[in-house]
Amino acid sequence: TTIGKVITCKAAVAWEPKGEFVVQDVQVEPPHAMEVRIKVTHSSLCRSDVFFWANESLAHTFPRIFGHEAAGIVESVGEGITDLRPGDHVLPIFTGECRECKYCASPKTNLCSKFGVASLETGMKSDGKSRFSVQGKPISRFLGSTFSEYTVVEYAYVVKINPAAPLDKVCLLGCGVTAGIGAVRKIAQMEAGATVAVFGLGTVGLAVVKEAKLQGASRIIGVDNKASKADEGKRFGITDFLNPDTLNKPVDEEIRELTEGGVDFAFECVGNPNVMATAFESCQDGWGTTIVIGVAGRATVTIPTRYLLSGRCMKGTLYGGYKPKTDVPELVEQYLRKDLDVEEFITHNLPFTRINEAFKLLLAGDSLRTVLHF
Ligand code: CXF
Ligand code: ZN
Repeated sequence: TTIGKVITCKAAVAWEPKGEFVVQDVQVEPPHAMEVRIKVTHSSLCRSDVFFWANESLAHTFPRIFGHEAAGIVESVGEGITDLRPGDHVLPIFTGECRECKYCASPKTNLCSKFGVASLETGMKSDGKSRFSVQGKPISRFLGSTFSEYTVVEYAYVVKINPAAPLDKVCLLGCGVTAGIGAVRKIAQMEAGATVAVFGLGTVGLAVVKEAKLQGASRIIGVDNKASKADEGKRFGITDFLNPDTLNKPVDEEIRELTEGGVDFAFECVGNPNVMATAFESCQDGWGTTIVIGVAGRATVTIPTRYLLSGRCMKGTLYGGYKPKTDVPELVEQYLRKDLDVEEFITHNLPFTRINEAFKLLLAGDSLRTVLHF
């Protein structure tokens, strides 16, 4: 047994921003109190991994182990953990749920004041130290640090799921697909017949498209500047495709014309403040709602206040508004009942050791999700 011992295993270490991932031996400490060590079985790649990996201003956080959309099996648990045990099938989620704080007590949010999104943290909450090292040199963590055969995370980020669920599929529920589905189901709560614009047709945007179609949207306008997204978007349910680069007028103007005044809902799935403002401009006066899902760091959005006075609104959401421990096991059940589907988003499967190829595919926009198999 490995319980209580340091494990030496393979991890993909990024040594510098934009640097190749080196799949190499790392040492993973046993979990401390209230921490869980997980044997990662599958991890997919998300744009947020790319965002933080490519950010030169975060050079001080390197070397770093990225990855956060994953599934695995509990190897061992630290002191004080009573609801998880070795062998449990789990999803490590990038945002936590302590079940005790003011946010966790509220049905209005999935934030958690104790274990929120800690993308800038390089170590554990308790002592600020990473549980990863290479020959004694510490390696920073990033969210769940799932580009590693073993990882350690605090209990609040670990969701136990039905062991009948195929881990190579439900790993996708750990981030992007869930964010898109929840934005439609929980945040927009649209009526059948609604008109929708979706900016950015990556995994999150296409999850929004698919779910909006299921909710009976009458028109779903997909916006992307990659031409190949027209056909891909149609497979997921867009009724119209607009490429802002090839239009002879601003895309928001075109959307307002197509919909006689603007869409009921605009979803921003890019992470660009200008696109967020354009989404807002594309909405109907009176009730048009812009839902921001894209991650843009500390950027600021500028929007005309007169449109707020005319009833438009802009809201944001993290992880589709789902609370990890409360809601995700049920999403897995929905997957098992075929009420929710993730397969369509998996465009590639690769062995973990080929992570650099997976990154290139994502950077080029040539993949939706690549699932890495450990
Ligand atoms: C993001 C949300 C913003 C911080 C980093 C993680 N979520 C997932 O991709
Ligand atoms: Zn993500």
